Amino acid sequence: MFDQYNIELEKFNEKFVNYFKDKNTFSEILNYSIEKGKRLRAILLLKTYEMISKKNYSDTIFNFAVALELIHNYSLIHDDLPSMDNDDYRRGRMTTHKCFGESMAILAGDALLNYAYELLLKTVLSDNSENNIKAALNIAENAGYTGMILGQIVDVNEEANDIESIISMYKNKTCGLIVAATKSAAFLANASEEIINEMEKLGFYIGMAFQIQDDLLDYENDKVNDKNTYIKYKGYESAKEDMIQYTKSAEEILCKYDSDFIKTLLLKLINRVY
Ligand code: GRG
Repeated sequence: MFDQYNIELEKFNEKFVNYFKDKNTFSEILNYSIEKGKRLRAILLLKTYEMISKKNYSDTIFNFAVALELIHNYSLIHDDLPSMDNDDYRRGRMTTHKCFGESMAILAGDALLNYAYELLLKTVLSDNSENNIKAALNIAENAGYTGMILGQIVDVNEEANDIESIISMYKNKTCGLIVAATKSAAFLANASEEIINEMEKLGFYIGMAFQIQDDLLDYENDKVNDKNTYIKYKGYESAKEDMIQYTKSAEEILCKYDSDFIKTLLLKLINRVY
């Protein structure tokens, strides 16, 4: 990625790698499952918070980013399971169920999800400002059965058969946790209602650009499998144009802020080749 991102990534990973300290096999499974991610949602939450508040993030804000990253990692473990996407590889190595078996993978996902809420509750208990409670609730809603899980249900049941329902599925499945990052950061920064709404839109635009870029990269493979994607209903070139348009919409919001980091991150995401 870019230098500044690598610095943030290292800073985050200093506390996040080997996060589960108990010396037992299950903690090893948890630590294996959370290794090697880009930490996109966590870093987006931290940098959006800094962009709005113009302050460095505290341990409280860091805990929110960790909780969000744990939820993301649980969703990947479960998404890779044989009953879902049935993937053998993730982050360049074997998926959790391939390494440790399906039962342990289900339980590892459950444990990460539960621990995320444990952490959010502990954090909110030690600083129970209304903003913190709203931020925690926002993460729960975006990850839950009206957010990411709803998107996953539509995907698994192959219910999205036109462009409107594809957009709605992406809005929930992919954008859910990205909106959770930008919008909960706005709550944490005590932002105005206008900024909170703007951060919700920003997360949606970034999430859509990110997902359409993923479809563009997986185009050949998805075509063979007749997968329901944005490209299937809009065509390759038009999907590419829309991805650029979503990026521009995100940039229009970011222009109002001192936001070089997020602007560069966005450009890196849409120009990625894997
Ligand atoms: C199982 C409830 C449940 C939900 C799964 C997996 C998922 C929801 C959503 C991801 C949607 C998706 C396939 C998006 C495409 C982009 C992509 C490759 C997402 C993976 O996120 P990254 O790239 O992962 O941020 P890392 O490994 O960097 O953490």
